[in-house]
Amino acid sequence: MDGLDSLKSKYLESIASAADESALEDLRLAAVGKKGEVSLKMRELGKMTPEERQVAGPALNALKNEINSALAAKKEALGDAALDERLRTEWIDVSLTGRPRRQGTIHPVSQVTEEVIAIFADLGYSVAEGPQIESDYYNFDALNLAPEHPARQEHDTFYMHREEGDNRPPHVLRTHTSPVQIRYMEKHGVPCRIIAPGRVYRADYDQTHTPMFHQYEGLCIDKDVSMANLKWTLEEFCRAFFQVDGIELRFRASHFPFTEPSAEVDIRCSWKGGQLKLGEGDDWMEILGSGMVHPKVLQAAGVDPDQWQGFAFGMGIDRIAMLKYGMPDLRAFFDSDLRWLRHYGFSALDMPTMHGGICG
Ligand code: 2U9
Repeated sequence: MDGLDSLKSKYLESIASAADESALEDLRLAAVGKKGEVSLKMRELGKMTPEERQVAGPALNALKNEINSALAAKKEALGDAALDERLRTEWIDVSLTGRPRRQGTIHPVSQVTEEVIAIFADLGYSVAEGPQIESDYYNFDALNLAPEHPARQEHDTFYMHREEGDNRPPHVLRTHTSPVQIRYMEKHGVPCRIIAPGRVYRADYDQTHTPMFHQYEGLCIDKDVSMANLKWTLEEFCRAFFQVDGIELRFRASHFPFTEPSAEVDIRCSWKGGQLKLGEGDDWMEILGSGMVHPKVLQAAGVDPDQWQGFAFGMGIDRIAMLKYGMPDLRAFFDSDLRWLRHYGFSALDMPTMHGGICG
């Protein structure tokens, strides 16, 4: 058969100089693929005389085998070269010491929550937690909020969606952590000293309000607990939290459905040069609400109000974080902006304590 020698030298040379696996595949198709030159020549065998076929057949098979072997050898060589190149470029020095990775920070809300918990732990309080989706009974009724109370309105409270005909009691995103304390008293009884920190939800959004914010409430129930104990507890907390010895609090009569009597609490401060200073000056700034737990609330929690009494208070965690650490806009707390988090975030090693607020 004519031309087999030139076909052989053409393909063996091209295979030897193929630059990569895709050039090699093109050559395979052109030579021994279905429509390749060697394959087309094999089809001609049918038209030959038996004598011609006896010579051409083995010659074509030998050529095909030689080309396939050359292809396989070159493929292996190219693979080895690619591996050598990767080993040359993609190496690591395993003897190097570890490089510190960029570290995350503790969010101010988490930091302040831990500080609050540490301060109250030293005063004998434990932490209570509960669901963020609450029945309207635990969120409102048990806390003596009348059915017509404005806080129950849809524009203040997020109600969970209910299908038509669903007669189950309405559920809400809790608007305060007070239900946690009702549940606690139901389960563990009294006396008790607890704080309930956590997320709460109200339909409000501006520079000082976000639809989700954090608060903590405190509850102290015993046989002989008075407003005087409340005042001492809050002063002690403020002194430890703000790390100012001369803290002064002012109690203003107020009204909450869940406490009677009720008081809003202001802290003495000054605004010299636009900078807030606590414990000095002639200004007062409201920081929390408080009061003696309403007898109806105790009753709802299964506690006999003729035998037990106590105080409760509530504070915005985000708000006291803003005051302590000078953060101007509440909305930035929840933007997940890494620059803000790196600026205001805390090291994981800052340990909150009663005496130092935070050490280190
Ligand atoms: C029970 C009984 C009474 C908790 C209280 C306040 C007053 C209060 C606000 C402060 C800022 C909420 O985060 S805030 O908007 N809270 O003014 N909270 S007394 O009273 C309770 C709690 C639980 C069983």
